[in-house]
Amino acid sequence: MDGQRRDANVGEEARVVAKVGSIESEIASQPACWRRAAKLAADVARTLPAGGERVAVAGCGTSWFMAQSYACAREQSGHGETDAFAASEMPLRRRYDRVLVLSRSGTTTEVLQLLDHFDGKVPTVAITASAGSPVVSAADEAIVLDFADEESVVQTRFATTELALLLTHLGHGIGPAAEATERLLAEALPAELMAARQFTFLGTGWTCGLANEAALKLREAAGMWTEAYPAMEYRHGPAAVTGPGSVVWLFGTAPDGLADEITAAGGVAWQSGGDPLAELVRVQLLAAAVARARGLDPDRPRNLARSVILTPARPGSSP
Ligand code: F1P
Repeated sequence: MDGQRRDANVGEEARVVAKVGSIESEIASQPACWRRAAKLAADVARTLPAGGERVAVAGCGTSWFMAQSYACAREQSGHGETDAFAASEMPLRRRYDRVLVLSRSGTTTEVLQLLDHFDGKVPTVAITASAGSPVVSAADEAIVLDFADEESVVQTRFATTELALLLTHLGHGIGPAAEATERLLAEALPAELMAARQFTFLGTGWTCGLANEAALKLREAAGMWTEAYPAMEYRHGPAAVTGPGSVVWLFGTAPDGLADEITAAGGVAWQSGGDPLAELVRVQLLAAAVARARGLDPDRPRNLARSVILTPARPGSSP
C-alpha cells in the first residue's frame, strides 16, 4: 500500500486510508466515531450525570478542554451546575453529586489522585479509551470508548468522540457536525492558514473549550505560538500580539466590530461560521500539515508522551 495504512480501530463503517501517518487517519475517522458514540449514548445514559445533579468534570491537557466544553454545554442546556477543572487544581472541599473524569490513557497521575481522594465519598465515573487502565478500577463506573483509541500521541478523535457522546447525552444531535466534517475533509487547507506565524483562538460558551483545544493542537503537533481566550477577552490584552502573519480564529459569532479590528492590525480574521466541531477538525488537519511542512512528526512531538505519569518525590528530596 506504499506508505498507506488501513485504520482497523473503528469498525467497518469508519475504515479510511491514511495518506501519511496515524494522526491523519485518526482525524479523518472522526465522523464515523462520533456517530458510533451517538448510538452508544442511550446504552450508557444511566452511567452519565443525571439531570439536576451538581457535577464536576476533570482531566488534563486535551481532556481538560473537553471537560470545559461539556461543562458549559451541560449547564447552558439546563441539565445542572457543572464545573470543569484541570485535575491537579480541583478544589477538594466543594460538594458535588458526581465527579466525572476524562482520560484517554486512563493512567494520568493527577486523574488517579482525584479518584483516590473521592473514593467512597462521591460517585465517580471515568471515560477512557483503555479497558485495562487504572482509572477503570479506580472509578465507581467507567465508559470505555476503545473504538476511538489512537496511535498518535496527540489526541484528536478520542477527545472529540467522548465530547460527541456527552453532547448526545445532553440531547444535541451530532449528525450536522459529522456531515460538516465530511465536507471539510475533502477541502484543501487555505494557504493563508498554512502561512501564518501565530494563532489566537476565540470562543464563547461551550466553544471556549474548543478554542483552548485548538490552540493546544497547534502547539503540540507543530510547536506553534498559539493563544486562546473567551472572545470578549480579546480586546483586554490579547489584541496586542495581532499583526501581519497572525490569524485570529473565531469559533462561533464574533463580537461586533472585532473582525475589522483584526484586519486593521494586519491579521487575518478567520470565521467560517461553520460547525464548531468541524472547525476544530480543520485545526487538527492544519496542525498535522504545518508539522509535516516543518519536518516534524505530528504523531510523536518532542517532549510529549501518550500520558503523563508522575513518579512520587523521594522522602527527603527538596520541595
Ligand atoms: C492527557 C494528556 C494529553 C496530552 C498528552 C499527555 O492524557 O495531557 O492531553 O495531549 O498526550 O496527556 P489523558 O489523561 O487523556 O490520557
